[in-house]
Amino acid sequence: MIDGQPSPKQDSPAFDLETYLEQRKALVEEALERSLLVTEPERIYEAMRYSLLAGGKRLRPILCLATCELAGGTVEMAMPAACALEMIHTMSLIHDDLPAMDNDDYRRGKLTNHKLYGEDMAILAGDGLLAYAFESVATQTQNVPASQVLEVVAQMGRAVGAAGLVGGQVMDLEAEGNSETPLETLNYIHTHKTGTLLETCVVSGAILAGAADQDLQRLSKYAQNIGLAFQIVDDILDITASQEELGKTAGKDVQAKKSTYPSILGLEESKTQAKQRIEAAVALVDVYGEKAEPLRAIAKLILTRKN
Ligand code: GRG
Repeated sequence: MIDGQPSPKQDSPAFDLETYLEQRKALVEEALERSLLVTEPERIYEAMRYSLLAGGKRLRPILCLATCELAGGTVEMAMPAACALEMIHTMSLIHDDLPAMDNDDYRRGKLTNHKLYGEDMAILAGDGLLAYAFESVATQTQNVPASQVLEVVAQMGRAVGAAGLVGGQVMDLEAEGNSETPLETLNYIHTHKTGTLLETCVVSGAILAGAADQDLQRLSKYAQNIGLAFQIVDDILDITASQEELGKTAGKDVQAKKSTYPSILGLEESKTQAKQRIEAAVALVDVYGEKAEPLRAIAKLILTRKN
């Protein structure tokens, strides 16, 4: 069990999430930049780098680093896994934006991969990133027992396959055009498309640090709660935020006649449900005291994010 420390007292300096995220993001950007250099054939490496280095909040790698540190590990131990998880996330965005899927022209405030490189290259850029994610976590992780690296590789495989992202995407495609999709199916889509990868980020960091099963289970529950809240907020932002704020086309869910939290429960109830999930997540990591400040702060940020 990870030792907790008492919660911060009134006079202890407040945790500065903005600075924390800025510093972590800079470390991740630097590692991603170094992780994928352009070699032959240049066009595919350029397409892979275009999307990988296009910005984004880097929430997934930051979560992975945070739980590794929470469980007594270091940033260095988790960085290859953190980068691999961002590669997987990026490939899922590239494929999601394809005409055969969500058909979007903008992502992260820039043209989507296929708009710039063509559909053929965008499919291959996604494939290249997915394969490289597994190669890099397996070959670049240092100072971690091989059994723990293997467990992370297995977790990542489970997260991206038909039991995770792929399965969620299939259900999402099947639900398109059906504004009567029940909440149960919507929850399946959200937890598989979005929640599973976030959970893998949280759990992978802790596995690399050698966390006990009991902590892994607690952190999994934390992740499931922030995962669903993240996607409820995504549904809300789709109807409340502008294209400039989102960096991608707004109002896509209504356009595709998709069921969403706001369309089923209304805007206010959706906000309440997201808030309840975040409160549950925060309560779950209370036991870790000050060490869990980053996880608590990230959970709260998910609720208030604007993109
Ligand atoms: C994984 C093999 C494999 C295939 C992909 C296309 C697909 C199958 C799945 C779709 C997954 C998807 C796009 C889910 C949506 C997740 C989501 C809410 C993304 C936005 O995440 P943010 O806001 O984005 O963290 P940034 O740009 O900040 O990283």
